[in-house]
Amino acid sequence: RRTTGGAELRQEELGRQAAQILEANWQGASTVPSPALYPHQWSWDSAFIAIGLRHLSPRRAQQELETLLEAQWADGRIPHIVFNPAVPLGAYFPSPDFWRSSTAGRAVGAPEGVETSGIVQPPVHALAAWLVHESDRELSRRRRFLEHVWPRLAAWHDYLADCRGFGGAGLAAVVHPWESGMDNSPCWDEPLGRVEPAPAGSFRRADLECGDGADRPTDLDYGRYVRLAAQYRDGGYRDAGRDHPFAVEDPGFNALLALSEHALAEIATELGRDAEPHRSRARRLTAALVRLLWDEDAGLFLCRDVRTGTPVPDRSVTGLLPLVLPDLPGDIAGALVRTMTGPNFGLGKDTDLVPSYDLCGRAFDAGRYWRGPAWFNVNWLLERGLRQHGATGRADALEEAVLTAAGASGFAEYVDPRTGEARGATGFSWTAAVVVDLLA
Ligand code: 9YW
Repeated sequence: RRTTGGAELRQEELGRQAAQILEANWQGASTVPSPALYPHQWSWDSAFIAIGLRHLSPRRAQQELETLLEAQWADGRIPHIVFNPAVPLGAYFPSPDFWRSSTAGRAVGAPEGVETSGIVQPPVHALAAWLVHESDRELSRRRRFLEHVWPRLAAWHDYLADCRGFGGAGLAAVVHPWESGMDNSPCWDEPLGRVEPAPAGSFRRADLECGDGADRPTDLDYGRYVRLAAQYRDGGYRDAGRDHPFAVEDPGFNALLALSEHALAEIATELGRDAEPHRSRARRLTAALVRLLWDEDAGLFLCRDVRTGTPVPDRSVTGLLPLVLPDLPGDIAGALVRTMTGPNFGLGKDTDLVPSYDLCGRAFDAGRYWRGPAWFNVNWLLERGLRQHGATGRADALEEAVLTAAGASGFAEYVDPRTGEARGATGFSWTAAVVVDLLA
C-alpha cells in the first residue's frame, strides 16, 4: 500500500492492533473467533484468519488450516466447529455433548480423537490454502504443506458435490442455517418456518451471557436451529436417502465453492497434478449459479428453497458474493455492482460497507446479526470481487472503509451499516485478519 505521512502512521497502528488481536486469540494450534463468545475453532473463520496470519506467521497460518483439517470426517466433511476439550461445556451452546460427533457420526466417519459439530460452513478453505502457500512458497514446500492439504481439500469438495448435490442442478445445498455462515438471514425465515421449534426450556443459550440479545438471533430461531441439528444428529449425520427438512442452495456458499475449485486447480498445477477436473467443476458451478439463481429483476442472485423448488425473494448479501468469480459474465458482474451501489445496499451513499441484507427489505434490522449489519469477512470478499471485475475505484474505497470501520469499532464482529457503530463482540479474529491482509 502506498501512503504518506499521517496515514502511514495510522495504518501502522491499525496493523499493530490487528496483530495483537490475532496473537491474543491464538490457542497454540488454531485461533478462536472471539475468546468469550466463540471459544472453539470455527471452520470458515479459520480460513479468513489464515489469510491474515500468513502475513504475520506463515507457519501459524498453515497450522491453522492443518488443525482444522485434522478434524475432517472420513466422508470428507469439514465440521463447522472443532471443540477445544479444555473449555467447559457450558461456555458455548450447542456443546460437544449435544453434537456427540464421535458416537453419533461414527457411521459416516467422524474422527474419534476430537469432538466436532456435524454440520459444515462455506468452503473458503482451498482459497485460504493457496493464499497461504503463496505468502511463503519456500516454507510451504519445505513443510510439504500443499501435499498434505490437497487430498483433504479435494475430499471436502467431493463431499459437497456428492452428498449435498441432491438439488440435482449441480449446486451444493446447505441443510441448516448455520451452514450458510449467515445464521439468521431473512432468507431462512420461510424455509425455517416449516421446522417445529424445540421447546424453549429444552436448551440453554450461552451466547446471551456474553452478547446483547438485541444483536443476536431470537429464541424462536434458536428453537428451530436446535430441532434441525438434533434431527440431523439422530439420523447419524447421513445425507444419503434423507429428506432434509431444511435444504437451500445458497449463492454465496456455491460461489465460494467455485472460487475454491479455482484455487484447487492452482494447487493441483503446483503439485504437478491434473488441474482440469477442478477448472471444469468451477466452470460448471458458475454456469449453474447463473442458470439457476441469477435474478435479472432483483439484480442479484437469490437463494433457492430446494424443498419447494422456488427462489427466496429476499435480497441478501450472499446474492452479491458471486462477484468473486473470475468467470462470471461481464453483464452480470456489472449488474451486481449496480445493485451494490443502488438503494438496496447503498454502497458509497447510505453505507460505507455493504450491509448483510437489503436496506429497503421487509426484515431489515441494522443491529441484528445477519439481518442488516455489515460483516468484515464478507466485505473483504466483495472488495476482491470489485477488483476482479475492474471496478478499481470502488474496490479502493471499500478497502479504505473496511480499515476505517474496523479500527473505529475496536475490530467488531459486525457493525451498523449506516453508522459504523460496533455490534456483537469486539477484538474479533476475522476482522483483524482481513485488516492485516488489506494492509499487506
Ligand atoms: C453462533 C464464529 C461464527 C461464524 C458464523 C456466525 C456465528 C455462531 O459465529 O455463528 O453461535 O451463532 O454466524 O458465520 O462463523 O465467528
